[in-house]
Amino acid sequence: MQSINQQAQVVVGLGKSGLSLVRFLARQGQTFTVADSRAQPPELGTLQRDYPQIAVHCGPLSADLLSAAKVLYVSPGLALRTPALQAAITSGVAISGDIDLFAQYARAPIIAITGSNAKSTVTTLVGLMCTAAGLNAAVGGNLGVPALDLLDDAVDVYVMELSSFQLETTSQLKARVAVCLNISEDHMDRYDDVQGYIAAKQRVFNHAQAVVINRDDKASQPQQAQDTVISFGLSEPVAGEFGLREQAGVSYLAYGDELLLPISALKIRGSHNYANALSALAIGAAIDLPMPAMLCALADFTGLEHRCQWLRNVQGVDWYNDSKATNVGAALAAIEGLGADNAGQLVLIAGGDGKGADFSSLKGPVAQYCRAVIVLGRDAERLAQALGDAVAIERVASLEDAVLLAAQLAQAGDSVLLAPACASLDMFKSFEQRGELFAQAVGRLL
Ligand code: UMA
Ligand code: ADP
Repeated sequence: MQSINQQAQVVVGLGKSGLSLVRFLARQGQTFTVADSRAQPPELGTLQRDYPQIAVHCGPLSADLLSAAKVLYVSPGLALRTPALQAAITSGVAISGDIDLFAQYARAPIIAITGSNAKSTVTTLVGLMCTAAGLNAAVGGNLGVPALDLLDDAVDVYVMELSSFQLETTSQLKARVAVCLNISEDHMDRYDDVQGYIAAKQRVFNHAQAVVINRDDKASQPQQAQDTVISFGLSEPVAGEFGLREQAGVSYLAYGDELLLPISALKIRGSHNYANALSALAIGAAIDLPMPAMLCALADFTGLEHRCQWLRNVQGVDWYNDSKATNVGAALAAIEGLGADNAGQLVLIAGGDGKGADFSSLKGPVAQYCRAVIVLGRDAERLAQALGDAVAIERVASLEDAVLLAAQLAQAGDSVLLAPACASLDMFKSFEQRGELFAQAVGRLL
């Protein structure tokens, strides 16, 4: 039997976040227990090897164990409505998470970046801008290295990508700069409605010293008035705002009246990426990064893998990997961005685990820009139904078949776009694996 004292703190979940919590709490010399609802959580082997003395409970979560605790550090993959967590919350147990602890122990300013899409792109870009300005920037969170593993007194600034799941368990964040880049429906299998999802995202603004807002996206903006606000958007900026400005037929990234960089100098394309560039500039400006360093980093940035990534041209057809388009908003940005730039039409490959999303907003842009849509995965039929008669729909059983069929359907001047609007987990280990297999299949085309 464990004593109540040993159970006072429980790390719930033993994936990457759980393991980072274990390392952190163990370094602090604290006593705690670990629980995970899976029989074989991913980091069980590491825990047993490195911390054999720490008690771990695998399998269905015990409401009794969790309710006897003082505080639970809950991993982002676990919904707070999980019955054993609900029982603990009802018994008055405090809920926290890795970001909460990170925020309490970080000595350098935190830039907190959330939103439905573009988080990884903007987080990476802001990190590069900080580095170009000579700062020792630690970049991670939902992207890459878990937050607690980044803690280091030598860091000048933390650039953190935060998910709605992480923000749900966070109440101690006091970001130097907070931003919610945009909102479109996502993770509807986890929230009762879109309002619940937005409320989780809004927690990024709690106690922030400065906020950056997207003036084109009301739902992403803080609901409470904030002291220091810098806005970005695709419209012409007034003084103190970032936006796009035309001069002599050339479109520029601009700050108020000041022309900063022609958009043709960017290596990332599409209007969604211009918004991303502007948001990164606004975030950098909020911590007084020098403009020349920011613009250098911006002009050098080639974008991240699996995000509207150009792969190759085969017989006059361009192939794009946007495997990270795991929700409808991201797929829409790719279809509209590439569709508007493309002389020919798009052949879209989509489908997977739709996470309960409503696909109907894809119908108009698909009708406008696509020659055909090839659907696959768990929600293929639901997606096909939502697209209706907008365009020719083809059904395939594998990504390999989708690539072969797309090669037959596309004509010279067209582009083939993998933008699934769905998570990958019904058929693949991750969006990265889906994107890599797609790129390999495209690489084999003659
Ligand atoms: N799980 C259980 N039982 C448990 C605990 C978890 O079944 O007791 C399942 C969850 O339902 C989930 C999976 O395990 O499907 C992973 O959950 P986790 O909380 O253990 O995940 P970690 O390995 O800690 O990874 C998390 C983030 N994952 C999620 O939020 C699902 C990672 O983001 C993040 O990089 C990592 O922490 C470090 O901070 C990934 C992600 O997909 C990239 N994030 C979502 C997204 O970007 O859309 C939010
Ligand atoms: P996140 O970390 O929020 O998932 P990423 O930078 O990884 O963001 O991009 C995720 C997906 O969103 C990719 O498919 C990408 O092409 C698309 N995307 C990038 N920027 C935007 C934007 N501003 N609006 C909508 N979609 C975007």
